[in-house]
Amino acid sequence: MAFELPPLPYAMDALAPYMSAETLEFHHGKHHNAYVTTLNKLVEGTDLAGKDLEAVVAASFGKPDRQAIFNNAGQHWNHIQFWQWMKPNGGGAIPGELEKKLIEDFGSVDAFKEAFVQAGVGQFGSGWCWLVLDGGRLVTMKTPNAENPLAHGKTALLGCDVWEHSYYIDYRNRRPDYLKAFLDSMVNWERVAEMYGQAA
Ligand code: MN3
Repeated sequence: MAFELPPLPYAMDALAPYMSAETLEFHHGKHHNAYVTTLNKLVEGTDLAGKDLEAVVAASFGKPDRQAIFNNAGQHWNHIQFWQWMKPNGGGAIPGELEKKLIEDFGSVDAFKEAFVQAGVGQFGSGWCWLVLDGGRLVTMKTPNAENPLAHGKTALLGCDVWEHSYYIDYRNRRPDYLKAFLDSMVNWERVAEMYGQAA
């Protein structure tokens, strides 16, 4: 079955003023949609046709002749997660077990947030920053372009898109402000805690 663009789990204006309807209309309706339609064209007639998305990501990562497939499959996977990692009136309290683990591995919630923002700011050019579970420990990481923790055999619990298309309309070049707003006002911590519960 062909890959499909999932609907946003909230209205286009639900994340305003932190992420505007204009940003989401472009980001979801144009950028994410383009990854899906391109991916479908690229896998058609190959041995990857009909495979699930995780399998396509794994089978194309690091293969020079499948770079375009990886780029579009990775971005499709990243954006499916990204929409679910945000919610209206997000940010706020972090569920207990996850908060405890963040304090255990980073020293404090603020130290985690600082490390996450630094990962996003330190990603030169397009890419993503992440909170991952790696060998039982929570760590942050950054990846260029379409790369993700999945491709590196790690479990993503939270990720933020730092491609300019994700923030330039609302924040212009102020990537740190966007990352701070993401953590403080957009993250769906219940979703992150759920993924942590499944992975731990
Ligand atoms: Mn994007």
